[in-house]
Amino acid sequence: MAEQHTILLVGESGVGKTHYGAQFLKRLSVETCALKAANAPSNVTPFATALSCLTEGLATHHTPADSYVESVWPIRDETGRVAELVWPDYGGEQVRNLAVQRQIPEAWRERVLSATDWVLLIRPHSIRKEDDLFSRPLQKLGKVEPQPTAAVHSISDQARMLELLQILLYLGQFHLDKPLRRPGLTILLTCWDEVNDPRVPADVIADQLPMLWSFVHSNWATPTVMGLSALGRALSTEDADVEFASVGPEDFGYVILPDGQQSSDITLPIQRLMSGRS
Ligand SMILES: Nc1nc2c(ncn2[C@@H]2O[C@H](COP(=O)(O)OP(=O)(O)O)[C@@H](O)[C@H]2O)c(=O)[nH]1
Ligand SMILES: [Mg+2]
Repeated sequence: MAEQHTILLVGESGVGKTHYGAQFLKRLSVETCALKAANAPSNVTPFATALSCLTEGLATHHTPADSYVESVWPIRDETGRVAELVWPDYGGEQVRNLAVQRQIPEAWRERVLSATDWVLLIRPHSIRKEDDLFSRPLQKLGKVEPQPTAAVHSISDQARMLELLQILLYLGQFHLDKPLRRPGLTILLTCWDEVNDPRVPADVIADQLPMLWSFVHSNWATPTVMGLSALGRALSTEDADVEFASVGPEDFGYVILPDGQQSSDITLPIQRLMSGRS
């Protein structure tokens, strides 16, 4: 029997974890996705709150946890495989601080060690880039070769994310002498509706975060990159989106699969991971 997957969803504050979780819960409850809830999830309050806002066409306010809390969802796929989805909430800006201060909560260490898969959420639109379209030669558009890096004066967003991965790898004492299979790595490029790029997600990350991508690519055997738009559009916390509310949150949101195909089933990144398909 295949090993049960324990999937850890990691991402800095503001990348869209809570809204993704809320939409994921909604899909599970209306059963319009490839996965099913296997048991009652724990600690769903922040996601349920976000979902009740979405039902009214509103985004939810950011409510950072004071301490480490995690929400664990047992799920099952169509073939009967079960997995646990772990949504850690680190308290405020902990993930960001982690790479700077290098302090790791004990509960998190255990999670890192026991996870079979990591899902790293990155929001490309909110990343400060050292180099952009205006400073980059046009003929490079569409090519995926790593950019020569400009001089960096403080730790860049890209370097901080790379550092985060390195800390997690160190914590789990994973050896990098050969490409990693466990933990598997899936990168979700979130708020894809903001990205405005016709390329496949792996090409977008290679182009926008070349240093991070080359680290990932050289250390993981089969890293997967997908695009995710949990909401399908931007929502405000004050002005309700009437269309979103009347059609219903379950009809919004999509993923972009590695080959560029779009699907409205936002649980697919997890389903594919469970089936061992990268
Ligand atoms: N445009 C767009 N915005 C999103 C999407 N998902 C979340 N957001 C916004 O991103 C911000 C951060 O989301 P949140 O789920 O609180 O992030 P978390 O801190 O990682 O839990 C909020 O302002 C959301 O409205 C999306 O799919 N598209
Ligand atoms: Mg959150």
